[in-house]
Formats: sequence, C-alpha cells, structure tokens
Amino acid sequence: HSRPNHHPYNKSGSTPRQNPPSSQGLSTRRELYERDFPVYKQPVEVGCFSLDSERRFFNDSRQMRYYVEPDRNPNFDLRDGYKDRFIKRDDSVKEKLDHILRWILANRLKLSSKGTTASPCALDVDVVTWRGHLTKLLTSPYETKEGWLLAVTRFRGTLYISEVETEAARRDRETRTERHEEMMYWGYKFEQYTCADNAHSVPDTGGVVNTNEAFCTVVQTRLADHRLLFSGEVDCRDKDPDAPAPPACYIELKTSAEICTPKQRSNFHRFKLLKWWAQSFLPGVPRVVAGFRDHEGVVVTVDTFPVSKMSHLIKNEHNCWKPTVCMNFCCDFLSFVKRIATEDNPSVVYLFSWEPHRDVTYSVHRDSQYSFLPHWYVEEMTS
Ligand code: 0WD
Ligand code: CA
Repeated sequence: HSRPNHHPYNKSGSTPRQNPPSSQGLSTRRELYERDFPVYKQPVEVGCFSLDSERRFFNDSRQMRYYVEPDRNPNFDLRDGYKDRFIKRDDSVKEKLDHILRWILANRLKLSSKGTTASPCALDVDVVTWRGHLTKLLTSPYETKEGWLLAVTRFRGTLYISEVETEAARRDRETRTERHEEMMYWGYKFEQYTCADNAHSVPDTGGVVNTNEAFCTVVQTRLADHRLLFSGEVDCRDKDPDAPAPPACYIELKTSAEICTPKQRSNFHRFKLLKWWAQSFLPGVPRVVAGFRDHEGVVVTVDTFPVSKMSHLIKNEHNCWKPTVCMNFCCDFLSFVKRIATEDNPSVVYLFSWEPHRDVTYSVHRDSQYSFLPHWYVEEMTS
C-alpha cells in the first residue's frame, strides 16, 4: 500500500469544489481554500524552445544543459567572473508572452485536435501563460510583501495571461544596490559550476555567464476544469540516458543563504520552500538542488530537495503553507478570470490587480498600453 499522498498529480477523476463567497473581488484568505486538493493532471511536455546569447528564439533544445553533481562541500566562489565574465539580459525589455506565442505558431498542429495545415482551428487550451505567473498565483495566499498585475486577453476562446510590472517592482528594479546586483549573478554562476553543455562534458567554470541564454519547456496539464499550456525555464537535466522522460529528468538549481540558526531554518521552510515547491510542482520538475552560500558568496553545502517531500519538511512549523491552499486559490482565480474576461478580442485587456491583504480586483482596457498580443500572432492565428 502506498501512503496517502497530500498532493498527488491526478491521473484522472474529479474532486468537488465550490467557490468561496466574495462580493466583487476574489479573496486570497487562506481559510477559504482549505479543501480537498483539486485535480492537477501530471504535466506533459509538449515541446521546448531555446533562447540564444542574443535572445533569439529557436524551436529546439540547443540550450539544454546537463547536471554534473558537485562535491557536497564544494567551496564554489560565486563572485568569480563578476563583472568581467558576465553578460546580463536587459530586464527593462518586456518580452511578454512573445516567445511562447512563437512556439505556438511553430507547433500549432500539435495543439488543436481537428486542425489541418490549410485550416487550423482554435487552440484546445483554456489558458496560455508563463509558469512564473502561475507560481505567483499559487503563493498569493501566503504573500505579504509583493502584489501583482496580470493582463488577460481572450482570443479565439483561449485566455492569455501576461504579467505587467507593478510600480513597486519597477522602483525596486531601478534602485537595486550594487550588492543586490552582484547577488543576482551568484545564482547564475552556481548554474555554471554545476552544468555542462552535453552529457559527456564537464562544466566550463572559466566561461562567460550570459543570462540571455535559456532553455524552456512547454507543458500541458489540467487544473480542475482549466486546461493549461505554459512554459518555464529549465536549468538542466539528469545526464543519465536512462533517466525518465521530461519533465521528470529536469533539475531546478537554487542558491540560498546558509542556515545557521533555528530562526533561519524556520524562515527557509516557511518562505523559500514555498516558492521552490510552487515553481517546480507546476511543471512536474521533481528535484531542486540547492547551493547554500555564505555572505562572501562561497557555496559551503549542496543539498537535494525532492519536490514531493517539501511539504512534509514544513509540518513542524506553526501556521505553515499548504499545497492545497495554493492550488485551490489558483483554480478559483482562473474560474474568476473566465467569468470576467468574456469579450473575445485581441485588443481588450482585463487587468487583474492584487496587493497583499486585499482582494483581487480588475479593470477593463481597450486598445491601451496594456494590449500584449502582437499583430503577427493575431494575424497568423486568424488566417
Ligand atoms: O518579461 C516578462 N515580464 C517576463 C518574462 C516575466 C517572467 C518571465 N519571463 C520569461 C523570460 O522569457 C524567461 O526566459 O521568463 C522566462 C522564464 O520564465 P518562467 O520559468 O516562467 O519564470 P520563473 O519561474 O519566474 O523563473 C525561472 C528562471 C529564474 O530562475 P530562479 O531560480 O531565479 O527562479 O528564469 C529566470 C531565472 O533564472 N527568469 C527570467 N529570465 C528572464 N526574464 C525572468 C525574466 N523576467 N524571470 C526569471
Ligand atoms: Ca534556478
């Protein structure tokens, strides 16, 4: 007998669910979402794409990297190469859903059941978005600092969800300290120490870190009655050719401050593990490899966290996060969006906004600065 699992991926079946009471907005209060875990089907990889050192799109896996297990106490110097071997992506450029839309156009026939090359039909999915946007939804019931803005457009029956940077996030981005800028590099440097370009090579620790480069998986799944198509950046894969098929062979890499006190341990469990769990659970990535570093940016220990065990590690913490609350909130948010975003029009944006301790609210915008579906996409999908 297998132990009852708190948050399985459902192979089939359904669970009853009800919407929490709400007058106009949607509440993020945790108590409203403490019910049975919703159906979340095992995510299936339907494709992938790569972005090269100049952020050009390729409909293939050329940027895939292979995990090379480090020493448990590797003493990696994460400061090495900052700034002389660092090319940083321009994060003031907002790409919105463009790369995913390019992938959809290149793979349209995989996505619609009845389409032909001559006459493709609408996509067989309810929602198209980035995995990172869904992560923000999952963690909202526990988030006390950062709000979000999500732009939604209904086009040929599908809801496209694209983040809009909040004023607060823009301020933070524009006023980062030199220390913060360097610490952002540390995460990418850790990837360089632990990833090789192919299954038979070793990490090139003297090379350039270029954050334009990315390998992204595209997965399909279903959350209750919401059919989802989303993409997420994947750091690397298990290099064993007998490893399970994607996404089960993928590995998420993280760096985190070393844990020295019970309070640090508790904070790590309550805040960081929630974000790590949400991000990897969504696409079905089973393992997170974490490098714990000191204040000088030296990795003192490396630990592997199975995603399926993260929610058990927290059970000793008082008032901790629950996967079911995260998933039920996301599910109810998507139902809320379906109910509100009814006009099927590529130039209409329903802007959903949320600040901690408030309800989710929305506003409607026609031909505004918020419109995000590019003409090249709308035209090719309509013809
Ligand atoms: O322009 C935008 N508004 C956004 C673009 C917002 C969010 C994402 N993106 C796109 C980019 O095209 C990027 O290639 O993000 C892709 C990754 O998407 P995701 O997987 O949905 O994002 P998320 O789960 O938040 O982040 C995964 C990784 C991060 O790793 P860590 O370990 O720090 O979570 O993607 C990187 C980062 O390495 N990343 C980004 N890369 C480029 N642009 C961005 C970003 N805005 N955010 C995170
Ligand atoms: Ca990562």
